[in-house]
Amino acid sequence: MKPSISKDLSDSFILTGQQLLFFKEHGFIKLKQVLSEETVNYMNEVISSEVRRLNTQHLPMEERDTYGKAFLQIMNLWTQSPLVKEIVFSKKLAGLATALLGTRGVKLYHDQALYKEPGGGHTPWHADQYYWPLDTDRCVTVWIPLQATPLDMGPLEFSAGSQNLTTGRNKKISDESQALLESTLKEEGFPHIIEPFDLGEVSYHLGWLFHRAGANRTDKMRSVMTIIYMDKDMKLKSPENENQELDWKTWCPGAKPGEVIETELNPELN
Ligand SMILES: O=C(O)CCC(=O)C(=O)O
Repeated sequence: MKPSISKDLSDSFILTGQQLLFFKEHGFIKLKQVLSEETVNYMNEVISSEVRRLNTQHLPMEERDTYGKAFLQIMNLWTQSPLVKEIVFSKKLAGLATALLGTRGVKLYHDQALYKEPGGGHTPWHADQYYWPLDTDRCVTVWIPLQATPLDMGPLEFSAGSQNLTTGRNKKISDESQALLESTLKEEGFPHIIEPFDLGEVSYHLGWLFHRAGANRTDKMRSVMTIIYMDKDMKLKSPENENQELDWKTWCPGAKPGEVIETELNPELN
């Protein structure tokens, strides 16, 4: 990694009081110019090459279900590639997560690349924490597009302020979650934020914040890297559904319910 990229990934990015308040109130924030063009292009090169190497989804689009059409999903790339590890361990990105969560520090829950192919379908409304056996709401995802992402490529969309809504929290990503939340979020009056992302812009959203993405109507891949952080003092909770059971085994193997999560897969990042 070139020193300029390493510096860009480790420099502090200071948030204003207004930005911290925005996140607290709305459960998400979009931040421009977090990463330089050079850094994003490098990340795209390194991560896309791992996605090509590790992808196992080869079904034609028409034979996939809604989840399968939404994206290629490759998880915990940091364990597969030392180059990706340097990126995922970015102190700038982890520092932002810590500041937004208001915690003493963060640990990694897991990373994932989410590549929406040309012609790929929408990502249904959902809240990530349905999948996570985590004891509190102090967990957050940074969504990092690896190119400028216009509206017709399927940028991430947010239901601002929906992190406290309990309806729909028990739904996995599906046609059912999309139908229920499309109407509930409208009825509840949460603003639906749909905006493009500039190159270098990233977003952070809380685990319980409802979000979705549109289809990729372009002929280019919508390449995105995500990193999921949790409070460094996060405890494992007893799983409440089979997906949380699976997440426990996969992302925090050996952690015990009621105890702080401390496994080799969950390093402290700052
Ligand atoms: O990238 C997408 O289409 C969805 C991303 C998402 O749901 C997430 O990062 O939590």
